[in-house]
Amino acid sequence: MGSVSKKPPLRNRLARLAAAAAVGLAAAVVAVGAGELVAAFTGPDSAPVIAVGSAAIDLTPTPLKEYAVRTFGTNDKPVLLAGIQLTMAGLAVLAGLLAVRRRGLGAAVFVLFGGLAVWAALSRPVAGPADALPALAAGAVGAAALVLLAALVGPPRAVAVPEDGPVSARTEPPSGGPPRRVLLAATGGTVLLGGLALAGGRRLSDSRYDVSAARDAVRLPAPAVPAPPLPAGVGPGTPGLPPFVTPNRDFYRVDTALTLPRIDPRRWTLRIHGLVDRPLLITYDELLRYPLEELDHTLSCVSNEVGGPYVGTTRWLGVALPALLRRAGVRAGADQLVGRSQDGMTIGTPLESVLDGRRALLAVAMNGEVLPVEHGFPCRTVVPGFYGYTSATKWLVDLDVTTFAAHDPYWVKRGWDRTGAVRTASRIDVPAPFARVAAGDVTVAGTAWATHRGIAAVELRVDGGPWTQARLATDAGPDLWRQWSLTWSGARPGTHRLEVRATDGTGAVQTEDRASPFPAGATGWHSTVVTVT
Ligand SMILES: Nc1nc2c(c(=O)[nH]1)N[C@H]1C(S)=C(S)[C@@H](COP(=O)(O)O)O[C@H]1N2
Ligand SMILES: [Mo]
Repeated sequence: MGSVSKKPPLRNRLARLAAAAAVGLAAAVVAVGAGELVAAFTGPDSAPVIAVGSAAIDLTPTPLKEYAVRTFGTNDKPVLLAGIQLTMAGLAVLAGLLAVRRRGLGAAVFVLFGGLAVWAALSRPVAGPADALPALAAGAVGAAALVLLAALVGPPRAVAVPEDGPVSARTEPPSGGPPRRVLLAATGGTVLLGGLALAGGRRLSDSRYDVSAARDAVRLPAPAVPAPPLPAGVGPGTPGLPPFVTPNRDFYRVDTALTLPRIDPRRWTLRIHGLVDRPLLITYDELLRYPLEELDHTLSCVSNEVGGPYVGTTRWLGVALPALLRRAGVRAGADQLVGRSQDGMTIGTPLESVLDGRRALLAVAMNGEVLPVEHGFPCRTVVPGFYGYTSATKWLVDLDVTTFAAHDPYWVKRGWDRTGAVRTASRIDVPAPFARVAAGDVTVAGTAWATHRGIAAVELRVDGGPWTQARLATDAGPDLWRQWSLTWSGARPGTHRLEVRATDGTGAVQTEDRASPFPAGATGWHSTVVTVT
């Protein structure tokens, strides 16, 4: 009699599954490598993983984004990228498993993901047609590599087992299909090639888009309007209290940029246009020839939770924005100033506020240093009194004098308050939350800000008792935060709750009502729990 066809033994099937998964992953590596290599010429934002990530950032519903910022803080971007890479790895394994059965089906996964990446790259606000190329290359190279490698895995092996034959007949794999070492070599070679393309593409991109030399070459003119020296005693100097002026390297960073815009100042221009009589186009050299002014100012983020860290104080240097707008001739009817960044972010500020006499700047430096790339080099806006999302466009390239009716900027489209005035906030920095302190006299200190209104008073209470006035450090002006301290005398052993509230320069006491950052900034009193021993 003949023989019955049996499924291959488990080891063989597992080996096939593993080979299929490895083939899928290898194809993904070479696809990503191809994408990076092409992106070295079309720009880092067009690299498929970055493009998909950027699109994901823009599409993420606000509550989810808030959750991500709360949970991962400034690590939200690495977490997002890791998530995308994991998803891609999963899809690659799936593609490999499909491809060993039906090549076309496996290749389709790459074509689909490539198509998604093309769409993502083209959906970027400043994308041109060339931005589709890295994803096209990635999809095509990935699909081709998958088809070629999957062929080496060969068809499923049906092992012929003679009906009453000896068991040993099963252990001999049937011939047909290339030997295993060919598959191994091809898969390993593909991964190596992909890795080389990836590393080479990144290096090429880094050198092509490096602006550090151009940035180092910038010579800042001396300010025509220097800031007065900070008064003595702006910080009580309590150990554990942040410095009054935040060093640049410690300044918080919040933006949607997965790759930092790297702008060569020699090619940078700022366009001021819209409802103006005389549109302006300003080069970087021209900008530096305007009288430069220094401004000490506290910038904060609307996403900062009560007691949170997204706030910092710096000495900005820049060109007076109101004077420049007047030079352009603002027309009647305009009520919004929209800044647009090189990466397509739009940020809208009430025009009336920009022109009401406050010290708004086109900033080129912070703390005596040319703007760091992550803080907006070569130029950003600063408008005291507003959260960053309505006032502080980094990598600024365009200022549109327009109306609120005509234009919803990026965050307003996503439901955030269109004004974005900074709410009164106060924070207990010392003792740190859950600190253990010795009984007796305990120093409590912190920071409070109500940018452009200033801080008139800070009060503290322990375990819901009466409010006590804190000692305010010297006032450096309404655009700056104010530090405070007080001695909590007779602290008894046990667990205690400290609460703080501030009064702004208009006399309004900070509200106790808890609000989340969305849509107009967090409110509520900061409290910490300390253990007295
Ligand atoms: N181009 C651009 N500018 C931007 C943003 C951004 O995402 N892109 N984020 C804004 C927000 S929400 C804040 S709080 C400030 C933060 O500035 P910093 O990162 O220099 O602290 O930048 C603002 N300017
Ligand atoms: Mo922000």
